[in-house]
Amino acid sequence: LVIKQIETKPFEGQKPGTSGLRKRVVEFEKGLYLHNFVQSIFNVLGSDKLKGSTLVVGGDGRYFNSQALQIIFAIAAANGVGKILVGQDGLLSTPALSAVVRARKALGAIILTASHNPGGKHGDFGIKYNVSNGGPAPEAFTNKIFDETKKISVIHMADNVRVADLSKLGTTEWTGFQVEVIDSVEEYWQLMQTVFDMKQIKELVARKGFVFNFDAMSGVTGVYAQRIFEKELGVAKDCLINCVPSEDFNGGHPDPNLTYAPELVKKMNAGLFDVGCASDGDGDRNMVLGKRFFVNPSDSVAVIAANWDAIPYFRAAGGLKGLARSMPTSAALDLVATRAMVPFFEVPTGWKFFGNLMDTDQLSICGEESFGTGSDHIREKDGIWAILCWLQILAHHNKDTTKELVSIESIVHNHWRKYGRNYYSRYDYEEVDTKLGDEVMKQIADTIATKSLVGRKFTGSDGVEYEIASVDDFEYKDPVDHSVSSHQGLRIRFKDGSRIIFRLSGTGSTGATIRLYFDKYEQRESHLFDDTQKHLSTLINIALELSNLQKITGRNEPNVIT
Ligand code: VG1
Ligand code: CO
Repeated sequence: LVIKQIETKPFEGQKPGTSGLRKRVVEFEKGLYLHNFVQSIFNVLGSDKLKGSTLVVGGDGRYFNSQALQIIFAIAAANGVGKILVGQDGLLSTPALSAVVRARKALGAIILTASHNPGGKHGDFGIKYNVSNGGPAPEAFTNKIFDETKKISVIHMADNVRVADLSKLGTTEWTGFQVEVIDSVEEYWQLMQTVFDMKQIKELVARKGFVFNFDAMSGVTGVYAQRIFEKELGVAKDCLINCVPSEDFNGGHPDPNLTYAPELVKKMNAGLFDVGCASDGDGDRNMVLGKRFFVNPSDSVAVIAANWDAIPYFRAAGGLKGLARSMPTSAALDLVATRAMVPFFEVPTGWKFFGNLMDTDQLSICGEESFGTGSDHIREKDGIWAILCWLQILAHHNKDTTKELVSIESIVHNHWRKYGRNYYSRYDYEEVDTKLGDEVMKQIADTIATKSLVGRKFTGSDGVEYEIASVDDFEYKDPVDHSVSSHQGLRIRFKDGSRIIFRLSGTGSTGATIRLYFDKYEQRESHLFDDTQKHLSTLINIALELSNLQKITGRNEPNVIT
Protein backbone atom coordinates (compact mmCIF):
# COMPACT_ATOMS: atom_id res chain seq x y z
CA LEU A 1 0.00 0.00 0.00
CA VAL A 2 1.29 3.43 -0.94
CA ILE A 3 -0.39 5.78 1.51
CA LYS A 4 -0.61 9.53 1.04
CA GLN A 5 -1.81 12.31 3.33
CA ILE A 6 -3.89 14.78 1.39
CA GLU A 7 -4.58 18.22 2.79
CA THR A 8 -8.19 19.33 2.75
CA LYS A 9 -10.59 21.99 4.02
CA PRO A 10 -14.11 21.50 5.40
CA PHE A 11 -17.14 21.79 3.15
CA GLU A 12 -20.20 23.40 4.62
CA GLY A 13 -23.44 21.52 5.16
CA GLN A 14 -22.28 17.90 5.31
CA LYS A 15 -24.95 17.12 7.90
CA PRO A 16 -26.61 13.72 7.42
CA GLY A 17 -30.41 14.00 7.25
CA THR A 18 -33.16 11.43 7.83
CA SER A 19 -31.15 8.86 5.90
CA GLY A 20 -27.57 9.92 5.23
CA LEU A 21 -26.05 12.82 3.31
CA ARG A 22 -27.92 13.63 0.10
CA LYS A 23 -26.86 16.29 -2.37
CA ARG A 24 -26.80 17.00 -6.04
CA VAL A 25 -24.20 14.97 -7.96
CA VAL A 26 -22.38 18.19 -8.88
CA GLU A 27 -21.77 18.84 -5.17
CA PHE A 28 -20.31 15.39 -4.69
CA GLU A 29 -18.08 15.85 -7.72
CA LYS A 30 -16.54 19.00 -6.25
CA GLY A 31 -12.89 18.25 -5.38
CA LEU A 32 -12.63 16.33 -2.14
CA TYR A 33 -16.31 16.58 -1.15
CA LEU A 34 -16.90 12.83 -0.94
CA HIS A 35 -13.38 12.18 0.41
CA ASN A 36 -14.03 14.55 3.32
CA PHE A 37 -17.23 12.80 4.32
CA VAL A 38 -15.71 9.31 4.08
CA GLN A 39 -12.63 10.30 6.09
CA SER A 40 -14.96 11.88 8.67
CA ILE A 41 -16.77 8.55 9.10
CA PHE A 42 -13.41 6.85 9.67
CA ASN A 43 -12.32 9.57 12.10
CA VAL A 44 -15.40 8.83 14.20
CA LEU A 45 -14.80 5.08 14.10
CA GLY A 46 -11.15 5.53 15.17
CA SER A 47 -8.06 3.52 14.30
CA ASP A 48 -8.59 0.85 16.99
CA LYS A 49 -11.92 -0.25 15.59
CA LEU A 50 -10.82 0.11 11.98
CA LYS A 51 -7.66 -1.96 12.27
CA GLY A 52 -8.24 -5.16 10.30
CA SER A 53 -12.00 -4.60 10.22
CA THR A 54 -14.47 -5.70 7.56
CA LEU A 55 -16.75 -3.15 5.89
CA VAL A 56 -19.56 -3.73 3.40
CA VAL A 57 -19.84 -1.23 0.56
CA GLY A 58 -22.21 -0.84 -2.37
CA GLY A 59 -24.88 1.33 -3.89
CA ASP A 60 -28.03 1.53 -5.97
CA GLY A 61 -26.05 1.97 -9.17
CA ARG A 62 -26.82 5.63 -9.77
CA TYR A 63 -24.46 7.96 -11.59
CA PHE A 64 -21.14 8.42 -9.68
CA ASN A 65 -21.51 5.04 -7.92
CA SER A 66 -18.44 3.47 -9.54
CA GLN A 67 -16.13 6.43 -9.04
CA ALA A 68 -17.26 6.83 -5.43
CA LEU A 69 -16.54 3.16 -4.72
CA GLN A 70 -12.93 3.41 -5.85
CA ILE A 71 -12.42 6.51 -3.69
CA ILE A 72 -13.87 4.67 -0.69
CA PHE A 73 -11.63 1.62 -1.27
CA ALA A 74 -8.53 3.82 -1.33
CA ILE A 75 -9.46 5.79 1.80
CA ALA A 76 -10.50 2.63 3.65
CA ALA A 77 -7.19 0.93 2.85
CA ALA A 78 -5.24 3.88 4.21
CA ASN A 79 -7.31 3.98 7.40
CA GLY A 80 -6.53 0.41 8.42
CA VAL A 81 -9.65 -1.40 7.17
CA GLY A 82 -8.69 -5.03 6.50
CA LYS A 83 -11.37 -6.09 4.08
CA ILE A 84 -14.13 -4.65 1.99
CA LEU A 85 -17.07 -6.68 0.73
CA VAL A 86 -18.60 -5.04 -2.29
CA GLY A 87 -21.65 -6.11 -4.28
CA GLN A 88 -21.17 -7.37 -7.83
CA ASP A 89 -21.08 -4.46 -10.30
CA GLY A 90 -20.89 -2.22 -7.23
CA LEU A 91 -24.57 -2.89 -6.56
CA LEU A 92 -26.14 -3.62 -3.20
CA SER A 93 -29.72 -2.93 -2.27
CA THR A 94 -30.07 -1.28 1.13
CA PRO A 95 -31.78 -4.35 2.64
CA ALA A 96 -29.24 -6.76 1.10
CA LEU A 97 -26.45 -4.64 2.54
CA SER A 98 -28.03 -4.89 5.98
CA ALA A 99 -28.30 -8.65 5.57
CA VAL A 100 -24.64 -8.99 4.54
CA VAL A 101 -23.39 -6.87 7.47
CA ARG A 102 -25.23 -9.16 9.87
CA ALA A 103 -24.33 -12.46 8.24
CA ARG A 104 -20.64 -11.56 7.86
CA LYS A 105 -20.39 -9.82 11.25
CA ALA A 106 -18.92 -6.73 9.62
CA LEU A 107 -17.99 -3.60 11.55
CA GLY A 108 -20.36 -1.55 9.43
CA ALA A 109 -21.24 -0.45 5.93
CA ILE A 110 -21.21 2.45 3.58
CA ILE A 111 -24.17 2.64 1.24
CA LEU A 112 -24.21 4.91 -1.78
CA THR A 113 -27.74 5.99 -2.60
CA ALA A 114 -30.14 8.88 -2.62
CA SER A 115 -32.91 6.29 -2.46
CA HIS A 116 -36.02 7.53 -4.25
CA ASN A 117 -34.51 10.83 -5.44
CA PRO A 118 -33.84 11.06 -9.20
CA GLY A 119 -30.32 10.22 -10.34
CA GLY A 120 -28.03 10.93 -13.26
CA LYS A 121 -25.54 13.71 -13.82
CA HIS A 122 -28.06 16.34 -12.78
CA GLY A 123 -29.77 14.28 -10.12
CA ASP A 124 -28.88 13.37 -6.57
CA PHE A 125 -26.24 11.23 -4.92
CA GLY A 126 -26.02 10.12 -1.33
CA ILE A 127 -23.93 8.32 1.25
CA LYS A 128 -24.96 6.68 4.50
CA TYR A 129 -23.13 4.80 7.24
CA ASN A 130 -24.65 1.70 8.85
CA VAL A 131 -23.38 0.19 12.09
CA SER A 132 -22.65 -3.41 13.04
CA ASN A 133 -26.27 -4.43 13.64
CA GLY A 134 -26.85 -3.69 9.95
CA GLY A 135 -28.95 -0.61 10.61
CA PRO A 136 -28.46 3.10 9.98
CA ALA A 137 -26.08 4.81 12.41
CA PRO A 138 -27.96 6.41 15.31
CA GLU A 139 -28.19 10.19 15.61
CA ALA A 140 -25.38 10.42 18.17
CA PHE A 141 -23.08 8.83 15.57
CA THR A 142 -24.22 10.95 12.61
CA ASN A 143 -23.83 14.08 14.74
CA LYS A 144 -20.22 13.07 15.39
CA ILE A 145 -19.64 12.61 11.66
CA PHE A 146 -20.99 16.11 11.08
CA ASP A 147 -18.65 17.50 13.76
CA GLU A 148 -15.69 15.84 12.03
CA THR A 149 -16.66 17.31 8.65
CA LYS A 150 -16.45 20.76 10.19
CA LYS A 151 -12.83 20.38 11.28
CA ILE A 152 -11.31 17.92 8.84
CA SER A 153 -7.85 18.84 7.55
CA VAL A 154 -6.31 15.65 6.19
CA ILE A 155 -7.41 12.62 4.19
CA HIS A 156 -5.49 9.35 4.30
CA MET A 157 -5.63 7.66 0.95
CA ALA A 158 -3.85 4.76 -0.71
CA ASP A 159 -2.40 5.64 -4.07
CA ASN A 160 -2.33 2.18 -5.57
CA VAL A 161 -5.72 0.74 -4.64
CA ARG A 162 -8.11 0.22 -7.50
CA VAL A 163 -10.33 -2.73 -8.36
CA ALA A 164 -10.16 -3.20 -12.09
CA ASP A 165 -13.33 -5.21 -12.61
CA LEU A 166 -16.29 -5.06 -10.23
CA SER A 167 -18.32 -7.44 -12.36
CA LYS A 168 -16.07 -10.39 -11.49
CA LEU A 169 -16.69 -12.25 -8.23
CA GLY A 170 -13.53 -12.78 -6.18
CA THR A 171 -10.83 -11.07 -4.17
CA THR A 172 -8.22 -8.47 -5.05
CA GLU A 173 -5.42 -8.23 -2.53
CA TRP A 174 -2.80 -5.75 -1.32
CA THR A 175 -0.59 -6.09 1.75
CA GLY A 176 -3.00 -5.95 4.67
CA PHE A 177 -6.02 -5.03 2.55
CA GLN A 178 -8.50 -6.90 0.35
CA VAL A 179 -11.58 -6.16 -1.67
CA GLU A 180 -13.95 -9.05 -2.27
CA VAL A 181 -16.68 -8.80 -4.88
CA ILE A 182 -19.62 -10.79 -3.53
CA ASP A 183 -22.84 -12.21 -4.93
CA SER A 184 -25.23 -10.29 -2.70
CA VAL A 185 -28.25 -11.58 -4.58
CA GLU A 186 -27.36 -15.12 -3.51
CA GLU A 187 -26.80 -14.03 0.11
CA TYR A 188 -30.11 -12.17 0.18
CA TRP A 189 -31.94 -15.11 -1.38
CA GLN A 190 -30.49 -17.41 1.29
CA LEU A 191 -31.95 -15.17 3.98
CA MET A 192 -35.35 -14.89 2.29
CA GLN A 193 -35.61 -18.67 2.21
CA THR A 194 -35.35 -18.75 6.00
CA VAL A 195 -38.21 -16.24 6.28
CA PHE A 196 -40.80 -17.54 3.80
CA ASP A 197 -42.38 -20.74 2.60
CA MET A 198 -41.19 -20.37 -0.97
CA LYS A 199 -42.93 -23.54 -2.10
CA GLN A 200 -46.28 -22.10 -1.12
CA ILE A 201 -45.56 -18.81 -2.91
CA LYS A 202 -44.45 -20.71 -5.98
CA GLU A 203 -47.77 -22.53 -6.05
CA LEU A 204 -49.64 -19.23 -5.89
CA VAL A 205 -47.59 -17.84 -8.76
CA ALA A 206 -48.32 -20.98 -10.79
CA ARG A 207 -52.07 -20.76 -10.15
CA LYS A 208 -54.06 -20.61 -13.36
CA GLY A 209 -55.02 -17.07 -14.31
CA PHE A 210 -52.99 -15.48 -11.49
CA VAL A 211 -50.84 -12.57 -12.70
CA PHE A 212 -48.19 -10.81 -10.64
CA ASN A 213 -46.24 -7.80 -11.89
CA PHE A 214 -43.17 -6.15 -10.45
CA ASP A 215 -41.68 -2.77 -11.41
CA ALA A 216 -38.09 -2.16 -10.25
CA MET A 217 -38.26 1.42 -11.54
CA SER A 218 -34.79 0.90 -13.06
CA GLY A 219 -33.35 0.76 -9.57
CA VAL A 220 -31.18 -1.83 -7.89
CA THR A 221 -33.90 -4.41 -7.13
CA GLY A 222 -34.04 -5.42 -10.79
CA VAL A 223 -31.20 -7.87 -10.26
CA TYR A 224 -32.75 -9.30 -7.08
CA ALA A 225 -36.17 -9.56 -8.76
CA GLN A 226 -34.84 -11.45 -11.76
CA ARG A 227 -33.29 -14.04 -9.49
CA ILE A 228 -36.05 -14.34 -6.89
CA PHE A 229 -39.28 -13.70 -8.76
CA GLU A 230 -38.33 -15.10 -12.14
CA LYS A 231 -35.73 -17.79 -11.58
CA GLU A 232 -36.79 -19.10 -8.17
CA LEU A 233 -40.53 -18.43 -8.06
CA GLY A 234 -41.39 -18.84 -11.72
CA VAL A 235 -42.83 -15.42 -12.53
CA ALA A 236 -42.92 -14.82 -16.29
CA LYS A 237 -40.14 -12.60 -17.62
CA ASP A 238 -42.51 -10.06 -19.16
CA CYS A 239 -44.15 -9.56 -15.76
CA LEU A 240 -40.97 -7.92 -14.48
CA ILE A 241 -40.65 -4.37 -15.74
CA ASN A 242 -37.77 -1.86 -15.57
CA CYS A 243 -35.53 -4.53 -14.10
CA VAL A 244 -32.23 -3.34 -15.55
CA PRO A 245 -30.54 -0.90 -13.12
CA SER A 246 -29.83 2.40 -14.81
CA GLU A 247 -27.54 5.28 -13.77
CA ASP A 248 -30.37 7.77 -14.08
CA PHE A 249 -33.29 5.38 -13.53
CA ASN A 250 -34.09 5.82 -17.21
CA GLY A 251 -34.88 9.45 -16.56
CA GLY A 252 -37.51 8.48 -13.98
CA HIS A 253 -38.16 9.24 -10.35
CA PRO A 254 -37.58 5.90 -8.59
CA ASP A 255 -40.22 6.42 -5.92
CA PRO A 256 -42.91 3.73 -5.78
CA ASN A 257 -46.09 5.72 -5.31
CA LEU A 258 -49.18 6.59 -7.31
CA THR A 259 -47.52 9.62 -8.90
CA TYR A 260 -44.15 8.23 -9.91
CA ALA A 261 -45.04 4.67 -10.94
CA PRO A 262 -47.63 5.57 -13.60
CA GLU A 263 -46.93 2.61 -15.90
CA LEU A 264 -47.79 0.05 -13.25
CA VAL A 265 -50.67 2.05 -11.77
CA LYS A 266 -52.29 2.35 -15.18
CA LYS A 267 -52.14 -1.39 -15.79
CA MET A 268 -53.50 -2.14 -12.32
CA ASN A 269 -56.37 0.29 -12.81
CA ALA A 270 -57.17 -1.43 -16.06
CA GLY A 271 -57.56 -4.63 -14.04
CA LEU A 272 -54.83 -6.47 -15.92
CA PHE A 273 -53.16 -8.14 -12.93
CA ASP A 274 -54.03 -9.52 -9.51
CA VAL A 275 -50.96 -8.07 -7.80
CA GLY A 276 -48.71 -5.21 -8.84
CA CYS A 277 -45.65 -4.18 -6.85
CA ALA A 278 -42.80 -1.72 -7.12
CA SER A 279 -39.75 -0.69 -5.14
CA ASP A 280 -37.52 2.39 -5.02
CA GLY A 281 -33.99 3.11 -6.25
CA ASP A 282 -32.20 1.36 -3.37
CA GLY A 283 -34.85 -1.31 -2.76
CA ASP A 284 -35.98 -0.48 0.74
CA ARG A 285 -39.41 0.92 -0.19
CA ASN A 286 -42.35 -0.96 -1.64
CA MET A 287 -45.74 -0.27 -3.10
CA VAL A 288 -48.38 -3.01 -3.26
CA LEU A 289 -51.41 -2.79 -5.49
CA GLY A 290 -54.31 -5.15 -5.96
CA LYS A 291 -56.56 -5.20 -8.99
CA ARG A 292 -57.90 -1.60 -9.14
CA PHE A 293 -56.88 -1.26 -5.52
CA PHE A 294 -54.14 0.68 -3.75
CA VAL A 295 -52.81 -0.61 -0.45
CA ASN A 296 -51.97 2.37 1.69
CA PRO A 297 -48.52 1.73 3.27
CA SER A 298 -49.89 2.33 6.77
CA ASP A 299 -52.52 -0.33 6.12
CA SER A 300 -49.94 -2.60 4.53
CA VAL A 301 -47.85 -2.93 7.68
CA ALA A 302 -51.01 -3.39 9.77
CA VAL A 303 -52.30 -6.18 7.54
CA ILE A 304 -48.90 -7.92 7.49
CA ALA A 305 -48.76 -7.72 11.30
CA ALA A 306 -52.33 -9.02 11.65
CA ASN A 307 -51.44 -11.96 9.37
CA TRP A 308 -48.09 -12.77 10.97
CA ASP A 309 -49.02 -16.43 11.34
CA ALA A 310 -49.01 -16.83 7.56
CA ILE A 311 -45.24 -16.22 7.60
CA PRO A 312 -42.90 -19.00 8.81
CA TYR A 313 -40.32 -16.57 10.25
CA PHE A 314 -42.80 -15.17 12.78
CA ARG A 315 -44.26 -18.59 13.55
CA ALA A 316 -40.75 -19.83 14.34
CA ALA A 317 -40.22 -16.82 16.62
CA GLY A 318 -43.35 -17.81 18.54
CA GLY A 319 -45.38 -14.82 17.39
CA LEU A 320 -44.95 -11.06 17.58
CA LYS A 321 -42.53 -9.52 20.08
CA GLY A 322 -43.87 -6.05 19.47
CA LEU A 323 -44.96 -3.62 16.76
CA ALA A 324 -43.81 -0.10 15.89
CA ARG A 325 -44.41 2.69 13.44
CA SER A 326 -43.05 6.15 12.78
CA MET A 327 -45.07 8.94 14.33
CA PRO A 328 -46.74 10.25 11.12
CA THR A 329 -47.75 6.75 10.01
CA SER A 330 -51.46 6.04 10.49
CA ALA A 331 -52.63 4.44 13.69
CA ALA A 332 -53.86 1.30 11.92
CA LEU A 333 -50.94 -0.68 13.36
CA ASP A 334 -51.76 0.45 16.91
CA LEU A 335 -55.08 -1.38 16.68
CA VAL A 336 -53.37 -4.61 15.67
CA ALA A 337 -50.94 -4.30 18.60
CA THR A 338 -53.78 -3.70 21.04
CA ARG A 339 -55.75 -6.69 19.88
CA ALA A 340 -52.69 -8.95 19.77
CA MET A 341 -51.72 -7.65 23.21
CA VAL A 342 -48.11 -6.97 22.25
CA PRO A 343 -45.91 -3.95 23.07
CA PHE A 344 -46.25 -1.00 20.72
CA PHE A 345 -43.85 1.87 19.96
CA GLU A 346 -44.16 5.20 18.15
CA VAL A 347 -40.79 6.50 16.95
CA PRO A 348 -39.59 9.49 14.89
CA THR A 349 -39.43 9.33 11.09
CA GLY A 350 -36.48 7.31 9.74
CA TRP A 351 -35.50 3.69 10.14
CA LYS A 352 -32.65 4.31 12.58
CA PHE A 353 -35.06 4.42 15.52
CA PHE A 354 -36.29 0.84 15.13
CA GLY A 355 -32.89 -0.83 15.54
CA ASN A 356 -32.54 -0.57 19.32
CA LEU A 357 -35.99 -2.08 19.84
CA MET A 358 -35.14 -4.99 17.56
CA ASP A 359 -31.73 -5.56 19.12
CA THR A 360 -33.42 -5.92 22.53
CA ASP A 361 -36.09 -8.30 21.22
CA GLN A 362 -38.99 -5.92 21.67
CA LEU A 363 -39.96 -5.50 18.04
CA SER A 364 -40.89 -7.83 15.18
CA ILE A 365 -42.69 -5.81 12.48
CA CYS A 366 -42.60 -2.09 11.81
CA GLY A 367 -43.37 0.42 9.12
CA GLU A 368 -43.60 3.94 7.86
CA GLU A 369 -46.25 5.70 5.82
CA SER A 370 -43.57 6.46 3.23
CA PHE A 371 -43.82 2.99 1.67
CA GLY A 372 -41.37 1.46 4.13
CA THR A 373 -42.08 -1.90 5.76
CA GLY A 374 -39.75 -4.26 7.56
CA SER A 375 -39.02 -6.68 10.35
CA ASP A 376 -36.23 -7.83 12.60
CA HIS A 377 -34.85 -10.19 9.95
CA ILE A 378 -32.55 -7.23 9.12
CA ARG A 379 -32.21 -3.61 10.31
CA GLU A 380 -33.45 -1.74 7.23
CA LYS A 381 -36.83 -1.58 5.61
CA ASP A 382 -37.09 -4.14 2.88
CA GLY A 383 -39.07 -3.78 -0.35
CA ILE A 384 -38.78 -7.31 -1.71
CA TRP A 385 -39.42 -8.79 1.72
CA ALA A 386 -42.66 -6.77 1.99
CA ILE A 387 -43.77 -7.98 -1.44
CA LEU A 388 -42.99 -11.58 -0.46
CA CYS A 389 -45.03 -11.04 2.73
CA TRP A 390 -48.03 -10.07 0.64
CA LEU A 391 -47.57 -13.03 -1.69
CA GLN A 392 -47.29 -15.33 1.32
CA ILE A 393 -50.43 -13.86 2.91
CA LEU A 394 -52.28 -14.22 -0.39
CA ALA A 395 -51.08 -17.81 -0.73
CA HIS A 396 -52.19 -18.51 2.84
CA HIS A 397 -55.70 -17.19 2.12
CA ASN A 398 -55.86 -19.13 -1.13
CA LYS A 399 -54.88 -22.61 -0.06
CA ASP A 400 -57.96 -24.01 -1.75
CA THR A 401 -57.09 -23.48 -5.40
CA THR A 402 -60.50 -24.65 -6.64
CA LYS A 403 -62.18 -21.56 -5.13
CA GLU A 404 -62.25 -18.07 -6.60
CA LEU A 405 -59.16 -16.01 -5.72
CA VAL A 406 -59.30 -14.19 -2.39
CA SER A 407 -57.95 -10.84 -3.58
CA ILE A 408 -55.74 -8.22 -1.96
CA GLU A 409 -58.73 -5.92 -1.90
CA SER A 410 -60.87 -8.39 0.00
CA ILE A 411 -58.08 -9.07 2.50
CA VAL A 412 -57.78 -5.33 3.23
CA HIS A 413 -61.56 -4.82 3.32
CA ASN A 414 -61.91 -7.63 5.83
CA HIS A 415 -59.15 -6.05 7.88
CA TRP A 416 -61.10 -2.77 7.99
CA ARG A 417 -64.27 -4.59 8.97
CA LYS A 418 -62.46 -6.18 11.87
CA TYR A 419 -60.34 -3.25 13.08
CA GLY A 420 -61.96 -0.16 11.57
CA ARG A 421 -60.23 1.96 8.95
CA ASN A 422 -57.70 4.75 9.25
CA TYR A 423 -58.25 7.09 6.33
CA TYR A 424 -54.84 8.44 5.57
CA SER A 425 -53.11 10.82 3.21
CA ARG A 426 -49.86 12.76 2.90
CA TYR A 427 -49.38 16.04 1.04
CA ASP A 428 -45.87 17.00 -0.09
CA TYR A 429 -44.92 20.53 -1.07
CA GLU A 430 -41.51 20.04 -2.64
CA GLU A 431 -38.67 22.48 -3.23
CA VAL A 432 -40.26 25.31 -1.31
CA ASP A 433 -37.90 28.20 -0.56
CA THR A 434 -36.12 27.22 2.68
CA LYS A 435 -37.09 30.46 4.42
CA LEU A 436 -40.75 30.06 3.52
CA GLY A 437 -40.71 26.45 4.70
CA ASP A 438 -39.33 27.57 8.04
CA GLU A 439 -41.96 30.29 8.21
CA VAL A 440 -44.81 27.80 7.77
CA MET A 441 -43.35 25.61 10.51
CA LYS A 442 -42.81 28.61 12.77
CA GLN A 443 -46.36 29.78 12.27
CA ILE A 444 -47.75 26.46 13.36
CA ALA A 445 -45.16 26.00 16.15
CA ASP A 446 -46.07 29.40 17.59
CA THR A 447 -49.75 28.56 17.54
CA ILE A 448 -49.04 25.24 19.20
CA ALA A 449 -46.77 26.79 21.83
CA THR A 450 -49.57 29.02 23.13
CA LYS A 451 -51.84 25.97 23.49
CA SER A 452 -54.73 28.26 22.54
CA LEU A 453 -55.74 25.63 20.02
CA VAL A 454 -56.87 23.05 22.55
CA GLY A 455 -60.64 22.94 22.76
CA ARG A 456 -61.15 24.71 19.43
CA LYS A 457 -63.93 23.18 17.37
CA PHE A 458 -64.34 22.88 13.63
CA THR A 459 -67.37 21.62 11.79
CA GLY A 460 -66.87 19.93 8.45
CA SER A 461 -69.09 20.04 5.42
CA ASP A 462 -70.29 16.58 6.44
CA GLY A 463 -71.55 18.00 9.72
CA VAL A 464 -68.93 16.12 11.75
CA GLU A 465 -67.41 18.17 14.55
CA TYR A 466 -63.67 18.07 15.22
CA GLU A 467 -62.39 19.28 18.58
CA ILE A 468 -58.69 19.70 19.19
CA ALA A 469 -57.64 17.58 22.15
CA SER A 470 -53.90 18.19 22.27
CA VAL A 471 -51.04 19.79 20.39
CA ASP A 472 -47.30 19.21 20.67
CA ASP A 473 -43.90 19.03 19.07
CA PHE A 474 -43.09 15.31 18.98
CA GLU A 475 -40.15 14.24 21.10
CA TYR A 476 -38.87 10.68 21.43
CA LYS A 477 -36.95 9.20 24.27
CA ASP A 478 -35.34 5.96 23.18
CA PRO A 479 -36.32 3.35 25.79
CA VAL A 480 -33.05 1.46 25.25
CA ASP A 481 -30.25 4.02 25.13
CA HIS A 482 -32.33 6.88 26.62
CA SER A 483 -31.23 9.32 23.93
CA VAL A 484 -33.72 12.11 23.23
CA SER A 485 -34.73 13.29 19.74
CA SER A 486 -36.66 16.56 19.73
CA HIS A 487 -38.59 18.52 17.10
CA GLN A 488 -39.70 15.44 15.19
CA GLY A 489 -42.97 16.89 13.89
CA LEU A 490 -45.77 19.19 15.00
CA ARG A 491 -48.89 17.30 16.00
CA ILE A 492 -52.49 18.32 16.34
CA ARG A 493 -54.67 15.60 17.81
CA PHE A 494 -58.46 15.63 17.92
CA LYS A 495 -60.91 14.14 20.38
CA ASP A 496 -61.93 11.38 17.97
CA GLY A 497 -58.31 10.31 17.50
CA SER A 498 -57.82 12.12 14.18
CA ARG A 499 -54.42 13.71 13.65
CA ILE A 500 -52.76 16.38 11.54
CA ILE A 501 -48.96 16.39 11.44
CA PHE A 502 -46.55 18.94 9.97
CA ARG A 503 -42.94 18.05 9.24
CA LEU A 504 -40.02 19.25 7.17
CA SER A 505 -38.39 16.51 5.12
CA GLY A 506 -34.82 15.53 5.90
CA THR A 507 -34.01 13.79 2.63
CA GLY A 508 -34.26 16.52 0.02
CA SER A 509 -31.21 18.02 -1.65
CA THR A 510 -32.56 21.47 -2.53
CA GLY A 511 -34.93 23.82 -0.73
CA ALA A 512 -37.46 22.58 1.79
CA THR A 513 -40.14 19.95 1.44
CA ILE A 514 -43.13 20.47 3.71
CA ARG A 515 -45.09 17.35 4.55
CA LEU A 516 -48.64 17.35 5.87
CA TYR A 517 -50.06 14.09 7.17
CA PHE A 518 -53.73 13.33 7.82
CA ASP A 519 -55.12 10.40 9.76
CA LYS A 520 -58.79 9.82 10.59
CA TYR A 521 -60.24 6.72 12.16
CA GLU A 522 -63.60 5.38 11.02
CA GLN A 523 -65.48 2.46 12.46
CA ARG A 524 -68.98 2.86 11.01
CA GLU A 525 -69.52 0.02 8.52
CA SER A 526 -71.38 2.34 6.13
CA HIS A 527 -68.35 4.66 5.98
CA LEU A 528 -65.59 2.11 5.55
CA PHE A 529 -65.38 2.42 1.78
CA ASP A 530 -65.46 6.17 1.12
CA ASP A 531 -63.10 8.11 -1.08
CA THR A 532 -60.01 9.01 0.96
CA GLN A 533 -59.61 12.63 -0.12
CA LYS A 534 -63.31 13.32 0.43
CA HIS A 535 -63.29 11.68 3.81
CA LEU A 536 -60.28 13.74 4.88
CA SER A 537 -61.32 17.06 3.36
CA THR A 538 -62.26 18.74 6.65
CA LEU A 539 -58.95 17.80 8.26
CA ILE A 540 -57.09 19.03 5.18
CA ASN A 541 -58.88 22.36 5.31
CA ILE A 542 -58.14 22.76 9.02
CA ALA A 543 -54.44 22.14 8.35
CA LEU A 544 -54.25 24.66 5.54
CA GLU A 545 -56.09 27.25 7.61
CA LEU A 546 -53.98 26.87 10.74
CA SER A 547 -50.64 26.84 8.92
CA ASN A 548 -51.42 29.58 6.45
CA LEU A 549 -49.39 27.42 4.08
CA GLN A 550 -50.96 28.52 0.84
CA LYS A 551 -50.55 32.20 1.60
CA ILE A 552 -46.97 31.93 2.84
CA THR A 553 -45.67 29.64 0.08
CA GLY A 554 -47.93 30.67 -2.78
CA ARG A 555 -48.57 26.96 -3.42
CA ASN A 556 -52.17 26.02 -4.01
CA GLU A 557 -51.56 22.35 -4.60
CA PRO A 558 -49.06 19.83 -3.24
CA ASN A 559 -46.64 18.23 -5.74
CA VAL A 560 -47.42 14.73 -4.56
CA ILE A 561 -50.44 13.31 -2.79
CA THR A 562 -50.22 9.80 -1.40
C1 VG1 B 1 -38.44 10.20 4.02
C2 VG1 B 1 -39.61 9.48 4.63
C3 VG1 B 1 -39.15 8.61 5.78
C4 VG1 B 1 -38.05 7.65 5.28
C5 VG1 B 1 -36.93 8.43 4.62
C6 VG1 B 1 -35.88 7.54 4.02
O1 VG1 B 1 -37.84 11.06 4.98
O2 VG1 B 1 -40.60 10.39 5.07
O3 VG1 B 1 -40.23 7.92 6.32
O4 VG1 B 1 -37.54 6.89 6.34
O5 VG1 B 1 -37.46 9.26 3.60
O6 VG1 B 1 -36.44 6.71 3.05
P1 VG1 B 1 -38.16 12.63 5.02
O7 VG1 B 1 -37.26 13.17 6.11
O8 VG1 B 1 -37.85 13.17 3.67
O9 VG1 B 1 -39.60 12.76 5.34
V1 VG1 B 1 -35.44 6.08 1.83
O10 VG1 B 1 -36.27 5.00 0.98
O11 VG1 B 1 -34.72 7.39 1.36
O12 VG1 B 1 -34.16 5.32 2.61
CO1 CO C 1 -35.04 3.99 -0.30
